[in-house]
Amino acid sequence: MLGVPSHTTQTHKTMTSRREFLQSSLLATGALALPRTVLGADSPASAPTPRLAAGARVVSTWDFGVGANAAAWPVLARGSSALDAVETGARWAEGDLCNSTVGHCGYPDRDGVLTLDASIMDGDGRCGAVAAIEDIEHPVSVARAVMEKTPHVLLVAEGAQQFAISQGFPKKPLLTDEARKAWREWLKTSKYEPKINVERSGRPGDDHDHDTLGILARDARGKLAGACTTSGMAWKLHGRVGDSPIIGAGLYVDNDVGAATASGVGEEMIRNSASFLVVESMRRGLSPTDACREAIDRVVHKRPAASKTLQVCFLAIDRDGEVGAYALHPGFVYAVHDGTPGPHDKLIASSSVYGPNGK
Ligand code: SD4
Repeated sequence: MLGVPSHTTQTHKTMTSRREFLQSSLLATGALALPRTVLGADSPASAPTPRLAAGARVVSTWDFGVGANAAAWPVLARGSSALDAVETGARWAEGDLCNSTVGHCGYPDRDGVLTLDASIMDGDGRCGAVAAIEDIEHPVSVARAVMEKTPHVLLVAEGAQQFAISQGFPKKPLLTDEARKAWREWLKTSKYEPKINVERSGRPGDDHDHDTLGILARDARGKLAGACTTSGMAWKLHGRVGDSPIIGAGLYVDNDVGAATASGVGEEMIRNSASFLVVESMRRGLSPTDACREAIDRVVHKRPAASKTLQVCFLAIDRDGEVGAYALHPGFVYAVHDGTPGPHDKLIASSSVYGPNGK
Protein backbone atom coordinates (compact mmCIF):
# COMPACT_ATOMS: atom_id res chain seq x y z
CA MET A 1 0.00 0.00 0.00
CA LEU A 2 1.09 3.54 -0.62
CA GLY A 3 1.63 6.19 2.02
CA VAL A 4 2.54 6.21 5.68
CA PRO A 5 -0.18 5.14 8.11
CA SER A 6 -1.28 7.96 10.40
CA HIS A 7 -1.59 7.69 14.16
CA THR A 8 -5.34 7.21 13.75
CA THR A 9 -4.66 4.43 11.32
CA GLN A 10 -2.57 2.56 13.84
CA THR A 11 -5.28 2.94 16.44
CA HIS A 12 -7.86 1.57 14.08
CA LYS A 13 -5.57 -1.21 12.98
CA THR A 14 -5.19 -2.27 16.59
CA MET A 15 -8.93 -2.20 17.11
CA THR A 16 -9.84 -4.13 14.03
CA SER A 17 -6.99 -6.28 12.85
CA ARG A 18 -8.12 -8.29 9.88
CA ARG A 19 -7.81 -11.59 11.76
CA GLU A 20 -9.87 -10.40 14.73
CA PHE A 21 -12.43 -8.98 12.39
CA LEU A 22 -12.84 -12.17 10.42
CA GLN A 23 -12.83 -14.30 13.54
CA SER A 24 -15.49 -12.25 15.21
CA SER A 25 -17.74 -11.87 12.26
CA LEU A 26 -17.60 -14.84 9.94
CA LEU A 27 -21.14 -16.03 9.55
CA ALA A 28 -20.51 -19.16 7.55
CA THR A 29 -23.47 -20.77 9.26
CA GLY A 30 -25.67 -17.89 8.17
CA ALA A 31 -24.56 -18.42 4.59
CA LEU A 32 -25.24 -22.12 4.83
CA ALA A 33 -28.71 -21.42 6.14
CA LEU A 34 -29.64 -19.55 2.96
CA PRO A 35 -31.82 -21.37 0.43
CA ARG A 36 -29.92 -23.35 -2.20
CA THR A 37 -31.19 -21.09 -4.93
CA VAL A 38 -29.79 -18.07 -3.14
CA LEU A 39 -26.49 -19.81 -2.53
CA GLY A 40 -26.31 -20.70 -6.20
CA ALA A 41 -25.57 -24.30 -5.29
CA ASP A 42 -26.82 -25.50 -8.65
CA SER A 43 -25.18 -22.77 -10.66
CA PRO A 44 -21.84 -22.74 -12.45
CA ALA A 45 -20.56 -20.79 -9.45
CA SER A 46 -20.33 -24.12 -7.64
CA ALA A 47 -17.95 -25.62 -10.19
CA PRO A 48 -14.26 -25.93 -9.28
CA THR A 49 -12.46 -22.64 -9.77
CA PRO A 50 -10.74 -22.51 -13.12
CA ARG A 51 -7.14 -21.32 -13.24
CA LEU A 52 -8.37 -18.28 -15.12
CA ALA A 53 -9.93 -16.95 -11.94
CA ALA A 54 -6.81 -17.04 -9.76
CA GLY A 55 -6.76 -13.89 -7.63
CA ALA A 56 -10.28 -12.93 -8.63
CA ARG A 57 -12.87 -11.98 -6.04
CA VAL A 58 -16.30 -10.41 -5.88
CA VAL A 59 -17.95 -8.81 -2.84
CA SER A 60 -21.47 -7.47 -2.45
CA THR A 61 -23.57 -5.72 0.16
CA TRP A 62 -26.28 -7.38 2.25
CA ASP A 63 -27.51 -10.96 2.25
CA PHE A 64 -28.76 -10.69 -1.31
CA GLY A 65 -25.10 -10.10 -2.19
CA VAL A 66 -24.78 -13.89 -2.10
CA GLY A 67 -27.01 -14.16 -5.15
CA ALA A 68 -25.32 -11.25 -6.91
CA ASN A 69 -21.90 -12.82 -6.32
CA ALA A 70 -23.13 -16.18 -7.58
CA ALA A 71 -24.23 -14.47 -10.79
CA ALA A 72 -20.98 -12.50 -11.12
CA TRP A 73 -18.53 -15.27 -10.27
CA PRO A 74 -18.82 -17.32 -13.49
CA VAL A 75 -17.93 -14.16 -15.41
CA LEU A 76 -14.71 -13.80 -13.44
CA ALA A 77 -14.10 -17.56 -13.56
CA ARG A 78 -14.01 -17.56 -17.35
CA GLY A 79 -11.44 -14.77 -17.29
CA SER A 80 -13.72 -11.87 -18.21
CA SER A 81 -13.36 -8.38 -16.81
CA ALA A 82 -14.33 -7.12 -13.38
CA LEU A 83 -16.56 -4.63 -15.20
CA ASP A 84 -18.56 -7.41 -16.89
CA ALA A 85 -18.77 -9.25 -13.56
CA VAL A 86 -20.21 -6.35 -11.57
CA GLU A 87 -22.71 -5.52 -14.28
CA THR A 88 -23.86 -9.15 -14.32
CA GLY A 89 -24.19 -9.24 -10.52
CA ALA A 90 -26.11 -5.96 -10.45
CA ARG A 91 -28.43 -7.12 -13.23
CA TRP A 92 -29.22 -10.21 -11.20
CA ALA A 93 -30.27 -8.01 -8.30
CA GLU A 94 -32.33 -5.74 -10.54
CA GLY A 95 -34.12 -8.55 -12.33
CA ASP A 96 -34.19 -11.92 -10.63
CA LEU A 97 -34.25 -10.77 -7.08
CA CYS A 98 -37.63 -9.53 -5.92
CA ASN A 99 -37.12 -7.23 -2.99
CA SER A 100 -38.35 -3.85 -2.01
CA THR A 101 -35.08 -1.96 -2.27
CA VAL A 102 -33.53 -2.78 -5.65
CA GLY A 103 -34.88 -2.97 -9.19
CA HIS A 104 -38.30 -3.96 -10.40
CA CYS A 105 -39.78 -4.87 -7.00
CA GLY A 106 -38.56 -1.68 -5.32
CA TYR A 107 -40.82 0.49 -3.21
CA PRO A 108 -41.88 3.80 -4.77
CA ASP A 109 -41.52 7.41 -3.69
CA ARG A 110 -44.17 9.28 -1.72
CA ASP A 111 -46.16 9.86 -4.93
CA GLY A 112 -46.25 6.14 -5.71
CA VAL A 113 -43.66 6.40 -8.49
CA LEU A 114 -40.81 3.89 -8.65
CA THR A 115 -37.57 5.62 -9.63
CA LEU A 116 -34.24 3.78 -9.88
CA ASP A 117 -30.63 4.91 -9.44
CA ALA A 118 -27.50 3.07 -10.60
CA SER A 119 -23.83 3.59 -11.35
CA ILE A 120 -20.88 1.63 -12.67
CA MET A 121 -17.17 2.41 -12.62
CA ASP A 122 -13.91 0.75 -13.56
CA GLY A 123 -10.50 1.19 -12.04
CA ASP A 124 -9.29 3.43 -14.88
CA GLY A 125 -11.79 6.10 -13.91
CA ARG A 126 -14.37 5.34 -16.58
CA CYS A 127 -17.85 5.70 -15.14
CA GLY A 128 -21.52 6.16 -15.93
CA ALA A 129 -24.72 6.58 -13.98
CA VAL A 130 -28.45 7.13 -14.21
CA ALA A 131 -30.68 8.67 -11.57
CA ALA A 132 -34.44 8.80 -11.04
CA ILE A 133 -35.04 6.68 -14.12
CA GLU A 134 -38.53 5.17 -14.53
CA ASP A 135 -39.81 2.02 -16.22
CA ILE A 136 -36.44 0.62 -17.27
CA GLU A 137 -35.58 -2.72 -15.71
CA HIS A 138 -31.79 -2.63 -15.83
CA PRO A 139 -30.49 0.82 -14.87
CA VAL A 140 -26.98 -0.55 -14.31
CA SER A 141 -26.72 -1.47 -17.99
CA VAL A 142 -28.03 1.96 -18.96
CA ALA A 143 -25.32 3.41 -16.69
CA ARG A 144 -22.75 1.35 -18.58
CA ALA A 145 -24.14 2.63 -21.89
CA VAL A 146 -23.83 6.22 -20.58
CA MET A 147 -20.20 5.42 -19.78
CA GLU A 148 -19.39 3.77 -23.09
CA LYS A 149 -21.56 5.60 -25.59
CA THR A 150 -21.80 9.20 -24.42
CA PRO A 151 -19.34 11.91 -23.40
CA HIS A 152 -21.26 12.21 -20.10
CA VAL A 153 -21.25 10.55 -16.70
CA LEU A 154 -24.78 11.03 -15.35
CA LEU A 155 -28.20 11.18 -17.01
CA VAL A 156 -31.35 11.76 -14.99
CA ALA A 157 -35.10 11.15 -15.10
CA GLU A 158 -36.79 11.59 -18.49
CA GLY A 159 -33.52 12.18 -20.32
CA ALA A 160 -32.09 8.97 -18.89
CA GLN A 161 -35.20 7.07 -19.96
CA GLN A 162 -35.10 8.55 -23.48
CA PHE A 163 -31.45 7.57 -23.79
CA ALA A 164 -32.20 4.04 -22.55
CA ILE A 165 -34.98 3.61 -25.11
CA SER A 166 -32.69 4.93 -27.86
CA GLN A 167 -30.23 2.20 -26.89
CA GLY A 168 -32.84 -0.52 -27.18
CA PHE A 169 -33.78 -0.95 -23.53
CA PRO A 170 -37.47 -1.83 -23.35
CA LYS A 171 -39.79 0.50 -21.46
CA LYS A 172 -42.10 -1.38 -19.13
CA PRO A 173 -44.06 -0.49 -16.01
CA LEU A 174 -42.20 -1.90 -13.02
CA LEU A 175 -44.22 -1.12 -9.91
CA THR A 176 -45.45 -4.41 -8.46
CA ASP A 177 -48.85 -4.92 -6.81
CA GLU A 178 -46.99 -5.67 -3.59
CA ALA A 179 -45.14 -2.34 -3.72
CA ARG A 180 -48.33 -0.46 -4.56
CA LYS A 181 -50.04 -2.10 -1.59
CA ALA A 182 -47.16 -1.14 0.72
CA TRP A 183 -47.32 2.45 -0.55
CA ARG A 184 -51.10 2.66 0.09
CA GLU A 185 -50.44 1.40 3.61
CA TRP A 186 -47.67 3.97 4.06
CA LEU A 187 -50.02 6.76 2.91
CA LYS A 188 -52.08 6.21 6.07
CA THR A 189 -49.34 7.88 8.12
CA SER A 190 -47.14 9.39 5.36
CA LYS A 191 -44.15 9.63 7.69
CA TYR A 192 -40.67 9.55 6.19
CA GLU A 193 -38.76 7.73 8.92
CA PRO A 194 -36.12 5.38 7.47
CA LYS A 195 -35.52 2.41 9.73
CA ILE A 196 -31.99 1.59 10.83
CA ASN A 197 -32.29 -2.06 9.81
CA VAL A 198 -35.15 -4.42 9.35
CA GLU A 199 -34.86 -8.17 9.79
CA ARG A 200 -35.04 -9.59 6.29
CA SER A 201 -37.18 -12.69 5.91
CA GLY A 202 -36.03 -13.29 2.33
CA ARG A 203 -39.63 -13.32 1.11
CA PRO A 204 -40.87 -11.00 -1.61
CA GLY A 205 -42.61 -7.99 -0.15
CA ASP A 206 -40.31 -7.85 2.82
CA ASP A 207 -40.78 -4.51 4.53
CA HIS A 208 -37.55 -2.70 3.74
CA ASP A 209 -37.31 0.99 3.18
CA HIS A 210 -33.66 0.81 2.17
CA ASP A 211 -30.73 -1.49 1.23
CA THR A 212 -28.75 -1.12 -1.94
CA LEU A 213 -26.74 -3.62 -3.91
CA GLY A 214 -23.13 -2.42 -4.06
CA ILE A 215 -20.86 -4.90 -5.81
CA LEU A 216 -17.08 -4.71 -6.19
CA ALA A 217 -14.86 -7.10 -8.13
CA ARG A 218 -11.21 -7.76 -8.76
CA ASP A 219 -10.50 -9.80 -11.87
CA ALA A 220 -7.64 -12.21 -12.47
CA ARG A 221 -5.60 -9.40 -14.05
CA GLY A 222 -5.91 -7.40 -10.84
CA LYS A 223 -8.26 -4.83 -12.38
CA LEU A 224 -11.09 -3.49 -10.28
CA ALA A 225 -14.67 -2.41 -10.99
CA GLY A 226 -17.82 -1.64 -9.06
CA ALA A 227 -21.54 -1.09 -9.50
CA CYS A 228 -24.33 0.16 -7.33
CA THR A 229 -28.06 -0.19 -7.96
CA THR A 230 -31.10 0.77 -5.90
CA SER A 231 -34.64 2.02 -5.80
CA GLY A 232 -33.37 4.47 -3.19
CA MET A 233 -35.13 5.32 0.04
CA ALA A 234 -38.75 4.20 0.04
CA TRP A 235 -41.23 7.08 0.35
CA LYS A 236 -38.62 9.67 -0.68
CA LEU A 237 -39.72 12.96 -2.23
CA HIS A 238 -40.34 12.60 -5.96
CA GLY A 239 -37.11 13.59 -7.69
CA ARG A 240 -34.88 12.73 -4.74
CA VAL A 241 -31.56 11.16 -5.77
CA GLY A 242 -29.40 9.27 -3.31
CA ASP A 243 -25.72 8.44 -3.24
CA SER A 244 -25.81 5.32 -5.42
CA PRO A 245 -25.58 7.09 -8.81
CA ILE A 246 -23.21 9.77 -7.52
CA ILE A 247 -19.64 8.78 -8.33
CA GLY A 248 -17.56 9.32 -5.21
CA ALA A 249 -20.55 9.05 -2.87
CA GLY A 250 -22.07 5.59 -3.41
CA LEU A 251 -19.23 4.16 -5.49
CA TYR A 252 -15.61 4.83 -6.28
CA VAL A 253 -12.94 2.69 -7.94
CA ASP A 254 -9.25 3.22 -8.59
CA ASN A 255 -6.99 0.41 -9.84
CA ASP A 256 -4.00 1.96 -8.05
CA VAL A 257 -5.67 1.66 -4.66
CA GLY A 258 -9.01 -0.12 -4.32
CA ALA A 259 -12.76 0.31 -4.55
CA ALA A 260 -15.58 1.24 -2.19
CA THR A 261 -19.34 1.26 -2.19
CA ALA A 262 -22.03 2.31 0.28
CA SER A 263 -25.49 1.53 1.53
CA GLY A 264 -27.75 3.34 3.94
CA VAL A 265 -29.16 6.85 3.99
CA GLY A 266 -27.49 8.34 0.93
CA GLU A 267 -27.58 11.96 2.03
CA GLU A 268 -24.81 11.13 4.54
CA MET A 269 -22.61 9.63 1.82
CA ILE A 270 -23.14 12.61 -0.45
CA ARG A 271 -22.31 15.09 2.33
CA ASN A 272 -18.99 13.33 2.87
CA SER A 273 -18.05 12.16 -0.66
CA ALA A 274 -17.81 9.00 1.31
CA SER A 275 -16.80 6.25 -1.12
CA PHE A 276 -14.09 8.55 -2.47
CA LEU A 277 -13.03 9.16 1.11
CA VAL A 278 -12.74 5.41 1.73
CA VAL A 279 -10.56 4.95 -1.35
CA GLU A 280 -8.41 7.95 -0.48
CA SER A 281 -7.94 6.59 3.04
CA MET A 282 -6.74 3.30 1.57
CA ARG A 283 -4.36 5.36 -0.59
CA ARG A 284 -2.94 6.77 2.65
CA GLY A 285 -2.26 3.25 3.85
CA LEU A 286 -5.36 2.27 5.80
CA SER A 287 -6.72 -1.25 5.45
CA PRO A 288 -10.15 -1.55 3.80
CA THR A 289 -11.81 -2.05 7.20
CA ASP A 290 -10.05 0.93 8.75
CA ALA A 291 -10.77 3.10 5.72
CA CYS A 292 -14.49 2.26 6.00
CA ARG A 293 -14.32 3.00 9.74
CA GLU A 294 -12.77 6.39 9.02
CA ALA A 295 -15.63 7.31 6.70
CA ILE A 296 -18.16 6.17 9.32
CA ASP A 297 -16.36 8.30 11.93
CA ARG A 298 -16.67 11.28 9.60
CA VAL A 299 -20.44 10.77 9.39
CA VAL A 300 -20.65 10.64 13.20
CA HIS A 301 -18.41 13.68 13.58
CA LYS A 302 -20.49 15.78 11.18
CA ARG A 303 -23.91 14.82 12.55
CA PRO A 304 -23.59 13.06 15.89
CA ALA A 305 -27.27 13.15 16.82
CA ALA A 306 -28.53 12.08 13.39
CA SER A 307 -25.98 9.28 13.23
CA LYS A 308 -27.78 7.53 16.08
CA THR A 309 -30.99 7.30 14.12
CA LEU A 310 -29.92 6.15 10.68
CA GLN A 311 -27.84 3.45 9.05
CA VAL A 312 -24.72 4.01 6.94
CA CYS A 313 -22.51 1.15 5.72
CA PHE A 314 -19.36 0.91 3.63
CA LEU A 315 -17.76 -2.03 1.84
CA ALA A 316 -14.27 -1.85 0.34
CA ILE A 317 -11.68 -3.97 -1.43
CA ASP A 318 -8.07 -3.01 -1.95
CA ARG A 319 -6.01 -3.67 -5.05
CA ASP A 320 -4.62 -6.85 -3.49
CA GLY A 321 -8.11 -8.22 -2.87
CA GLU A 322 -8.32 -7.61 0.88
CA VAL A 323 -11.92 -6.85 1.85
CA GLY A 324 -13.29 -4.77 4.73
CA ALA A 325 -16.45 -3.05 5.87
CA TYR A 326 -17.82 -0.86 8.63
CA ALA A 327 -21.27 0.41 9.58
CA LEU A 328 -22.85 2.90 11.93
CA HIS A 329 -25.17 0.31 13.46
CA PRO A 330 -25.16 -3.48 13.71
CA GLY A 331 -26.98 -5.46 11.04
CA PHE A 332 -24.90 -4.80 7.95
CA VAL A 333 -23.71 -8.00 6.28
CA TYR A 334 -21.82 -8.55 3.07
CA ALA A 335 -20.95 -11.52 0.89
CA VAL A 336 -17.48 -12.48 -0.37
CA HIS A 337 -16.92 -14.96 -3.19
CA ASP A 338 -13.43 -15.93 -4.25
CA GLY A 339 -13.92 -19.45 -5.54
CA THR A 340 -12.06 -21.11 -2.68
CA PRO A 341 -13.30 -24.59 -1.76
CA GLY A 342 -16.09 -24.85 0.78
CA PRO A 343 -19.18 -22.69 1.01
CA HIS A 344 -18.88 -20.50 -2.03
CA ASP A 345 -19.98 -17.41 -0.28
CA LYS A 346 -19.00 -16.21 3.11
CA LEU A 347 -21.60 -13.92 4.59
CA ILE A 348 -19.81 -11.62 6.98
CA ALA A 349 -21.23 -9.29 9.61
CA SER A 350 -19.66 -5.85 9.62
CA SER A 351 -18.47 -4.22 12.81
CA SER A 352 -20.27 -1.04 13.76
CA VAL A 353 -19.69 2.12 15.75
CA TYR A 354 -22.87 1.77 17.79
CA GLY A 355 -24.15 -1.37 19.45
CA PRO A 356 -27.75 -2.54 19.56
CA ASN A 357 -30.25 0.24 20.34
CA GLY A 358 -27.84 2.95 19.22
CA LYS A 359 -25.66 2.70 22.37
C1 SD4 B 1 -30.06 5.76 -1.12
N1 SD4 B 1 -28.14 4.56 -0.37
O1 SD4 B 1 -30.79 5.96 -2.07
C2 SD4 B 1 -29.44 4.41 -0.98
C3 SD4 B 1 -30.36 3.54 -0.23
C4 SD4 B 1 -29.69 2.47 0.54
O2 SD4 B 1 -29.55 1.11 2.35
O3 SD4 B 1 -28.64 2.01 0.30
N2 SD4 B 1 -30.17 2.03 1.60
O4 SD4 B 1 -29.83 6.62 -0.26
